[in-house]
Amino acid sequence: MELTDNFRTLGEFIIDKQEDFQYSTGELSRLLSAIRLASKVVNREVNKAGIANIIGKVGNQNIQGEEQQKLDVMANEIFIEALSQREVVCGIASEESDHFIEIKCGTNAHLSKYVVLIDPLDGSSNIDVNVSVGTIFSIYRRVTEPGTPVTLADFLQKGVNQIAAGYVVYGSSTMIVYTTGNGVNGFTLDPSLGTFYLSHPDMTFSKKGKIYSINEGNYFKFPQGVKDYIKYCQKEEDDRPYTSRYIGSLVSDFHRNMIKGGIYIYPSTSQSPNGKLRLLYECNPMAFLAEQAGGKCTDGFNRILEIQPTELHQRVPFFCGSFEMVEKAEEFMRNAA
Ligand code: AHM
Ligand code: MG
Repeated sequence: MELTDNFRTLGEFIIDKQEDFQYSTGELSRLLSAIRLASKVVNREVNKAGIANIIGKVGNQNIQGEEQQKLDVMANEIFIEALSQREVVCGIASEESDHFIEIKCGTNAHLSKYVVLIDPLDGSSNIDVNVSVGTIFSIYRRVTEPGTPVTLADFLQKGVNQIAAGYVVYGSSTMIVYTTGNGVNGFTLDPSLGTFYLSHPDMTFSKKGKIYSINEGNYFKFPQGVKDYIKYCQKEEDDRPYTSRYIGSLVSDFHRNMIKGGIYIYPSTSQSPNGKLRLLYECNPMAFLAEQAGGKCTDGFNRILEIQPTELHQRVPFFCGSFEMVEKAEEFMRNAA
C-alpha cells in the first residue's frame, strides 16, 4: 500500500467523527483508541499463537513449570488492562468473567459515563487450527449517576441504547469494523506500521444474498421453521440453491456475509432453547452493526436490539444478515409456530 493523503488512519477517523456528537468531551474517542490499542496487542498474540505453542513445548523441558496461558484469557486481560489503565470506562463486563468489574479512580468511583461489554476472543476454539477469530465490543452510557459505583442496571440495557459497537477480525488481515450509529466503517491493519487504515468505508449488507451460515450438524435439533428455511435455501428454484458457508467463528461468518450478502443463524435447539450466543456480548453488538449496514437481526420473531436483558450471560436465538433473507427466515418461523 502506498501512503497518500487519501488513506485515513483509524486515529484520524475517530477524531474527525467526534464532531458527530454534540457536546462531545472526547471521552468516547479515548475509549475507542484504547480498544484500538488493545486489539493490536491481541493481534500480536494471536499471530504468534502457533510459534508460541512450539516455544511452549520447548519450555516444558525446562524447569519453568509455567503453563501456556490460554489466548482467550490473555485477550480478556489485555482488553481489561487497556480500558482500566487508560481510565476511559467506569465498568466492564466480559464474556470471560462471571461478574462485571467496577473501574475505580483511586479509591473513588470512576467519573466516566461509559461501560463496555466485551467478548475478548470469540470463536477461540478455532485458534488451534489457524482459523480466524475475533473480538466483539459494545459501549453504553451508564444509566446511574457518574461518580457512583457502577451497577448491574448499567449493563442490562437494551441494545438500542448502544453508543458504539464493533468487532476486530484477526484474519488473513486484521480489521476493526465499528459503528457509532452513523453507518459502519472498516479499517485494515498495516502490520508493518501498526496502523489501521480506512479500507472499507460505509459497509452495507446487500438486500439479498446467496450465502446461508448455520451449523447444520444440529439439523435434527432445530425448530421446524429453521429446518424449512434450510430446505428452501437448498431448493433449485429462482436464484437458489444458496451456498452454505460456516466457519464457526461468528465474527468471520458475519464479516463475510456483510461483504458478500448472506444470513447467519444460531437458532434455539431442542437441547438449548435459547441457542448458544450471548445477547449482551455477541448478539447486540452484531445486531447494531447489521442494522447500521442495512441488514436485519432478530431472534426469529423479535428485533434483537429491543430485548430487555435480565442477566449478564443471557443467551438468545440469533438470525442476522441481509434484510430480505432474514425476513424470509422469519416467515418460515412464523408459519411453523
Ligand atoms: P464462544 O464464545 O465460546 O467462542 O462461542 C461462540 C462461537 C461463535 O463464534 C460461533 O459462531 C459459534 O460459537 C459456533 O458454535 P457451534 O460450534 O455450536 O456451531
Ligand atoms: Mg463468544
